[in-house]
Amino acid sequence: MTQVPNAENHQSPPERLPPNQQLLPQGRWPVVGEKNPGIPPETWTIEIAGQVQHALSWTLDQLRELPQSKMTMDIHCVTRWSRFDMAFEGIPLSDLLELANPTPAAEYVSFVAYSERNHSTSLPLAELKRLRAIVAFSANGEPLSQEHGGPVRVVIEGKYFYKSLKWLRSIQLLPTDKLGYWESDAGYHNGADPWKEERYLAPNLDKRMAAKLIASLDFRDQDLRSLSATERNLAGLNAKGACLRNADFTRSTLTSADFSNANLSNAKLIDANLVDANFHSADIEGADFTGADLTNCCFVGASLFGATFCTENRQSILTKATEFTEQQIAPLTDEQQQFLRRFASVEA
Ligand SMILES: Nc1nc2c(c(=O)[nH]1)N[C@H]1C(S)=C(S)[C@@H](COP(=O)(O)O)O[C@H]1N2
Ligand SMILES: [Mo]
Repeated sequence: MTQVPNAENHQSPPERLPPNQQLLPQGRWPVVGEKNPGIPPETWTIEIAGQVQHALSWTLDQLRELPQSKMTMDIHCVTRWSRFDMAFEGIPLSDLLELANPTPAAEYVSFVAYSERNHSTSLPLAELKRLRAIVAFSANGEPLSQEHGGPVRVVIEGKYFYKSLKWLRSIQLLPTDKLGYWESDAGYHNGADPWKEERYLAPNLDKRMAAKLIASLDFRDQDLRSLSATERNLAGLNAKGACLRNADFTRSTLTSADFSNANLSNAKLIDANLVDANFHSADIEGADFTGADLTNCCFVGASLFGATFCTENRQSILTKATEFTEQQIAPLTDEQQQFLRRFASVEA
């Protein structure tokens, strides 16, 4: 979330919040990824299949009749927000696995969603046996809303939330792994351990290639995930459309750099000189601008969730010259919106 100078709401025992995560204000739960399933739930069946002794399939009503229990879990999204003590109610995944009885060949579990893009995610069966996991119908006493995966989703404790599939269609036991949507197409780390910060994969960019690219000041449309470019002079950089997720530009000079349409989610721009830089329509979710100079920067159309715009001491680094739009800040929390209204300009 956009950090505000007032730290009160964000205090938590450090051992409970994984590194570089921020606690959401009370009651907040952002929607991430797909917003609705491809197929209306009225016609759904939910199955467990593949390497199992008993392949099983349920209508929603039948599934609801299995014994349910409650699991209270902390959730941690890769875009850096966390929420403690979510009380999910549903069927323990271990019960479904027991009913289906995996064969010795079963090594991985792929969860497949009712989803237009055939969304899926996977985990090793051995890991699932040691993590608490639930096929949930409700959260905090309320049925899950559609955008949060209702009527039924998976929630897995101890992994970034992208391992928790919304709109469950099929649980498939497989002899080999089948990488999920975020883990293959989008370069998310297949491990997804928030305590080890297994967020994104680094591409195979060798040191010489990286040095050459940095010297060229031309990053247009390139996949440079996790690039390390700290303490560099990159004035005038052209990074239009580049994928710079998790890249590190700490203390670099990026005056007049063009990051329009670039993906800078979770990038570090700590103490960077960004005078006259352009972030038009960039994805800066979770980007860290702590202490950066944002004089004359453009953020029009950028997606902002989780971006940090303050100093080490939580003083704002924004000025009234930085413009945001109402539409752009609408997804943020009230507190974050207040912060931007106070320290920057928000136009209709
Ligand atoms: N079917 C489906 N499941 C999904 C996703 C998605 O896009 N489609 N996004 C994942 C990601 S990245 C996160 S953080 C959580 C978000 O759940 P929420 O929208 O309820 O917060 O769902 C996960 N499960
Ligand atoms: Mo996520």
